[in-house]
Amino acid sequence: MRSANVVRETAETRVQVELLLDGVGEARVSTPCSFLNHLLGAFAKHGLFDLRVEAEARIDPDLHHTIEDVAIALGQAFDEALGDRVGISRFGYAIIPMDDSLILVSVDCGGRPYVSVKATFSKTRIGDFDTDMVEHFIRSLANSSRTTIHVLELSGSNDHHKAEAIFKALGVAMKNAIELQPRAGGRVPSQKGVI
Ligand SMILES: [Mn+2]
Repeated sequence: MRSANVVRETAETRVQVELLLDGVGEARVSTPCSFLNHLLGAFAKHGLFDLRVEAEARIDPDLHHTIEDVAIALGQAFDEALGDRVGISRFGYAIIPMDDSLILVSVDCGGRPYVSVKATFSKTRIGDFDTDMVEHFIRSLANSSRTTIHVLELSGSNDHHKAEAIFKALGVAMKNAIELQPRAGGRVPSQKGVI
């Protein structure tokens, strides 16, 4: 079973993440940020991950640290669940529409964190979520999961649709990248022989 259970506790927040990579897309996400709950539900649904997130804000008036710490814990859970990464596809991408919005996400689960987010938002907030936290979430996730993540907005006008399409595309891209390739015969997908 490729799974992990991560608890991250600081003075600011307490976060618990349970992740099953080869799941069916069932999410139980409970954080104080309702739009983050919405985004992570979409991520898990379309990534076919079984995901449970419990987050509590202790000292975090704008939920910045809560969103960041959820991303860090989720990334740690991916890193732990992937283990030595033997037999995975390693690369995955998706181009996902949501009405007006069209978003490309391409990932490399090759052990090296890198982030490029080229997407713009017209508003500073979507509900209880600051739009600059989209990039911050992805950066934190990439660092702690040791993943390269490129996000490119191909078109779009509605901020809610853009953010949701980014998380759906991220889910699908991650699903494809972590898929096991039987033909790889238990090999690590790197010429170095190690990730
Ligand atoms: Mn929505």
